Amino acid sequence: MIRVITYGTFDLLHYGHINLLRRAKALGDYLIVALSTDEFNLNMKNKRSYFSYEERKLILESIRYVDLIIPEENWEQKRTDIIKYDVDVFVMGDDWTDKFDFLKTVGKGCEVVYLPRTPEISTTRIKNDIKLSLPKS
Ligand code: C2G
Repeated sequence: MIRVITYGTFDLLHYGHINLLRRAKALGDYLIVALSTDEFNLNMKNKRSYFSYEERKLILESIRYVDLIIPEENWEQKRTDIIKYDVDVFVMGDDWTDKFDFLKTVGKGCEVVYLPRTPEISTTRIKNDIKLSLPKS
């Protein structure tokens, strides 16, 4: 069984996230999502998500591509996660290209895949458009 992992905040879940999750799952049989905790977002990513960790987890659990959700609490846990969950493929959007190549040599060896981001959509854009009460163009 090919086990895939990806990391993120996944706030205000949108079709860009879904495209990522769908393609990540297609790379294997089992997809683990390491979901950024509220503390990690606030203290390390300088992000304040609209939905709490529990709310974002509840939403992600309803996505057919997701098999397991674990908390992402720090930048350093990726190595231990890959070993602990026997991960074969590590996936991120290509805004992270090159940042995690060091994971290729972790454990039994892990494939690192950067997938093209879905253009135009982001949680930040959604927040801004709503603030300006702009219709989705
Ligand atoms: N994404 C995408 N297309 C978009 C928006 C997001 O493919 N239009 C991808 C991102 O590249 C990322 C995933 O969806 O792989 C989750 O996005 P975020 O929640 O913004 O995650 P991020 O803040 O990048 O956190 O340790 C890694 C970090 O936790 C990643």
